Formats: sequence, structure tokens, C-alpha cells
Amino acid sequence: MNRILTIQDISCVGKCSLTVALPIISAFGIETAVLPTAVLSNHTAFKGFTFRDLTDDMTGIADKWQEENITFDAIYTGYLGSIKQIDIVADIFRRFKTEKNIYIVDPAMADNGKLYKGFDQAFADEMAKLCKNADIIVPNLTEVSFMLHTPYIAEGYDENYIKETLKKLTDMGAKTAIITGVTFEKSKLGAYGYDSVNDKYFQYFREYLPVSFHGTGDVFASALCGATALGKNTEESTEIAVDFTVESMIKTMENKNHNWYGVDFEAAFPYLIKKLGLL
Ligand code: PXL
Repeated sequence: MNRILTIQDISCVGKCSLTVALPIISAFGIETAVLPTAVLSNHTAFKGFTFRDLTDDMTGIADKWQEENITFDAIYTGYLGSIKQIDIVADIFRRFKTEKNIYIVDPAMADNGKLYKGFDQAFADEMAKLCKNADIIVPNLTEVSFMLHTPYIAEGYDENYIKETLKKLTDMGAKTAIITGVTFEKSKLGAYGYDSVNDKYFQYFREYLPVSFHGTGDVFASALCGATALGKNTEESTEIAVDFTVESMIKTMENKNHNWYGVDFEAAFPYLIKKLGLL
């Protein structure tokens, strides 16, 4: 069985990071090992939150895995709490890198033109460095603007702009970059990618939904990771991840009692399992 290591925080309530990655990757039939970076009462989009920093535990945990010769088929990193954690993650990646395993970085740090609470440009610059060693990175347009030091353009850009931006991202070092939340026309939203190894652009769009939920980036990245670990190519994995994210959003909209802080991705599992032919 494949084993993925995912490194990000546990937000106890709020459906993001590990509480999204763990169930979603498991649903692909893949073992999910976790390295929690912090424990929060809830994610930082709420008014207040507690934050137990686990930075000092991270290296010791990885040491034990190395002693046991534990290996990972993929490493997927998401929200990280500090520059120090980014450095530790870079080190863990070096230590567990094999010829075959793949490294997916979601530089989860910003959305809608703004950095999340507690982050600054220096953090974004370190995250950009972490992305250099990745096989696949999955930033949204806000994260792209902070990593490339370019203005954030919410809409009205054209396909050339996205292609040039993707090229700039892979020129920094990542093999493949996939920008999420791309829209050229009001009725469609999706992901646009560039595989620099094969010099190939790819895209996948679905209907634009007039809603915005917290945690959709984590749902997308987790599904992409699961599909990639199942051996799907990056293009197929992008389609699976976009479809699963959209289905999760549709299920959330169908739930009259839905909240603002997370998507009902659980209700989209039957769809995913059917689509993957896992039944
Ligand atoms: O969804 C990204 C994310 C992950 N973890 C924490 C967050 C956020 C976004 O706000 O606050 C703690």
C-alpha cells in the first residue's frame, strides 16, 4: 500500500489542513501518515484561536521514523506556522527524499488578496524557497502574487497572463505548478497547470459556483495528492481534484445548515469512490 506523509496543523474545528487531508487521502485507499505542526482550537479565519506550537517536536518525530527505516511514497505539505517550520520541513524532505517519491507543496498562506493572520512577506519568501524543491505546487493567485512579488489580479486577466505566471513559478524550481481558482469567463472556474519537464500546459474547468467556502484549497490539494499517489498523471489528478472540490461545494450548498468555515467534503465521498472505480 502507498503511504503519504502530510505535514500541516491540526485545527480541531473548522475543516482544513489535517482534518481534511487525513480523511480525503485515506478515502483514496492510501495510508496517511501525519506530522502535526501545531494544534489550534480552530483555524485562523475565526475571531480567536488557541495555538500550541509543535515545532520542537517535529525533528524528533522524523528521527524515530528514520531509525525505523520508514519511507513515504509522497510528501505533502500545507499550512506551516513559521519560517522555522519551513526550514524543518525542507530538512525532512531532504532526509526522506528517494528517487521515486514525489513532493507536493501547497503554499497555504493567503487568499482573496491577503495573507492569513500571522504571516508576512518574509514568510511568503521562505515558502517560495520551499516550493523550489517540489515536484508539484498548488498556489492560488494570491499566494502566487506574494511569492513572485507581483500585484494580485483577482479577475480580468487572460490566458497568456496565467501561462507566463506558471512559467515564472516553474522557473523558480518546481517541476509542475498548478494555479487554483483561475477564471477567464464568469461562468467557469478551475485549475491551470504547467508541467515544465514535458513543456506542457493543461487546464480543467467546471461551472462557477457563486459561493466561497473556507478550506477548498486544502480539499483540492488533498485530492490531488491522493490521485497522484494512485498513479494518475498530473493532468488526470487535477481533473479528479477539481471535480471532487466542486462536488464538495455542491453538497455544502445543498445542506441548508451549512456553516461558513468548512466544506462538507464528507458528503462527496460516494461520488469520489464511484468516479475512481474503487467500488
Ligand atoms: O486552509 C488553510 C489553513 C490551514 N490551517 C490553518 C488556517 C488555514 C487558513 O486560514 O488558518 C490554521
